[in-house]
Amino acid sequence: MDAYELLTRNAEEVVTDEEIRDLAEDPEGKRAYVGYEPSGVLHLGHLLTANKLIDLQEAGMDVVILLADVHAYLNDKGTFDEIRETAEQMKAQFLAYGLDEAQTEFVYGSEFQLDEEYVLDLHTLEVDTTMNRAQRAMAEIQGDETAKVSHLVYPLMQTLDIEYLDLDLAVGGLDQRKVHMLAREKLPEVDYVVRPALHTPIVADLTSGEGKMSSSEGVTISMEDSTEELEEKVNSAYCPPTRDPEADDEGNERENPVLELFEYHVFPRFDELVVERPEKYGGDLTYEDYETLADDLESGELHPADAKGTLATYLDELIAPGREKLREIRG
Ligand code: IYR
Repeated sequence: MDAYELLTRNAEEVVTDEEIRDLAEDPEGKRAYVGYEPSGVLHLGHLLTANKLIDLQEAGMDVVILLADVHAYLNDKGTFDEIRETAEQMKAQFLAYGLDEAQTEFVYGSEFQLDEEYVLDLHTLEVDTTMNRAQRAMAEIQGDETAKVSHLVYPLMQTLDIEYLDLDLAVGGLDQRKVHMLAREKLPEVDYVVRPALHTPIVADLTSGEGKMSSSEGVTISMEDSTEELEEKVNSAYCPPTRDPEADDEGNERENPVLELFEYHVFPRFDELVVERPEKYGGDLTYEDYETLADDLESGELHPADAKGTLATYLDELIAPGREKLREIRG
């Protein structure tokens, strides 16, 4: 796979394609980042962006993981001490998941976001940005209508992080796109250059196929799940035998989350997948790419129950090292 393909595979959006193409010309040693509000346990949402970071490392890029402790504090996620403790656990799980240690730098937001120069730049952006503009940028990260002042400062800081971490590329889920658009607009106003951004898709809720999978609502899979819990969750997932299911009775659009997990979580990490089946049901099936598996589900060659069983096995393999690490840390 060439560098451009590695950078963009499974990305829902690149901003802009031209800038990403330039970066793909010479990715060696260039710096990409994702920021995470620390939480103790990694779940599939974190792992989707981590997969992209692994792609970028394969293309030769260095990766910065911002442990966004100040952002988590602004978003009311606990005391500073609590947030830092969960950040340390997060770090260990990322490495266990397969990020390359030599190409990964972990940085706490508080290491640079409280410096005088950063804070003065932040105040400049506060002067230059309307409340409405900042609030719009935050809408998908913090949906609450009664936003606090902290929620307006948050996207402006995320904007400055791109400059202060000396990055060549910002990565995030599609829910970060409005902040990255704000950054593209605001960084030149304080005489900093614009960097490209790349957004990963948001996977649909596991049980309904509607909306987005998240840890706050509905079911997600995390490093805390035992093999049995994981199997149970996957077995109860919505999986019609098609990649384009119909909307539900109320007209809410649906996706096939089982296929999405194959596409965004499993295929990027395994060269070949084996669906184990008894001889009387046709014997084992082997897949090297997502499209063939999705076609087989649609044609009836692959039964949803077999697809789910296989999905659970591979997801379990992916989270096993992180689960082990978490047990070690917690003792
Ligand atoms: N807004 C992210 C956390 C975050 C991301 C980046 I990239 C930053 O520079 C700072 C914070 C979230 O929703 O988790």
